[in-house]
Amino acid sequence: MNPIATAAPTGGDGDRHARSGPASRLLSPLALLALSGCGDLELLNPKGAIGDQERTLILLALGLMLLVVIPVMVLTLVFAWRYREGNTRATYAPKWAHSNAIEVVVWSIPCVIILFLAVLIWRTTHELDPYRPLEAKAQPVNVEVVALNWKWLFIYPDYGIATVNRLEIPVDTPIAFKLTAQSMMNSFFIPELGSQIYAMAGMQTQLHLIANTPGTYAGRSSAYSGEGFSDMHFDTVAVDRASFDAWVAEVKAAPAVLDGAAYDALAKPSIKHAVTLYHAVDAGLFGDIVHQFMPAMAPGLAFNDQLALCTAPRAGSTRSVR
Ligand SMILES: [Cu+2]
Repeated sequence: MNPIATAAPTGGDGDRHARSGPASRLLSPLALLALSGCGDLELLNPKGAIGDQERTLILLALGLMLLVVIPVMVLTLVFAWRYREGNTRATYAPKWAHSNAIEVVVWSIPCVIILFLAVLIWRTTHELDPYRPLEAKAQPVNVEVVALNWKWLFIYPDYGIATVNRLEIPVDTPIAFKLTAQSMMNSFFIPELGSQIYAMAGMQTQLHLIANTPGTYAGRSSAYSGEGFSDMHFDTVAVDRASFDAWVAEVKAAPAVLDGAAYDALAKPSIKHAVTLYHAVDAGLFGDIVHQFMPAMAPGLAFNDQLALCTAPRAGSTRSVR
């Protein structure tokens, strides 16, 4: 059968497909990726200082490693071609076993690269530590994040407000996150702003990010947590300070209050939970969520009383705790 005739019904480009060989068919997805301008590769299009530094690190580490990988791949082909059976001009050396020059090259170059990578990773691991507060002119905004099944709760302790599935932040302002989870472990990730970090029940993690460009950035959980995981998204909306203040005022006018009862209802699993605004939050709610698995740590206890409870022997335990 004529290949052009079979391909033609698919449309005007039918005969182009019919003529394209296996090589061009293989290359076309790559070409598409190149032509897309990488617009969808969020990690490579950061919108904040942390994301910027992480992109530089990714590309630098990749480039350094390719310094070894690319020559190896090219030389593999060169050697296979040069020393092929039919080539009578290449040196035939059946007794050859050792070359100091080759030993020096294959050991020294990777060693230098590994040394360079080691120093680079050591430095950036500390510089980009998620727990490290960011330096900026603006005062940081605190946000307490609770990963619920399957939605995100954001508490703004500085303003006494809370939201579900919407994170509004001012640009050029460090955001200091404290994170925990109601039950399942989740991973808090806004790719365009940088580092991800885990949110785990019964404990608190920290993350510092900054947005330097206004815009709406996708936020998600990047650790599978069950049925509603695939819809566990939120919008991160980075706006200028005036718009942020206006938004805070807007949330303050919302009718709902996040008290204990409202939180218990919210904590029940739900999928595709609508954006919800709370104009008031119980003070200490976040701490209570972190401590909910320590029954001795009743909410409202002073720290020293809690410490006394922590260090006292547990009822029913035969092990004494010093
Ligand atoms: Cu304790």
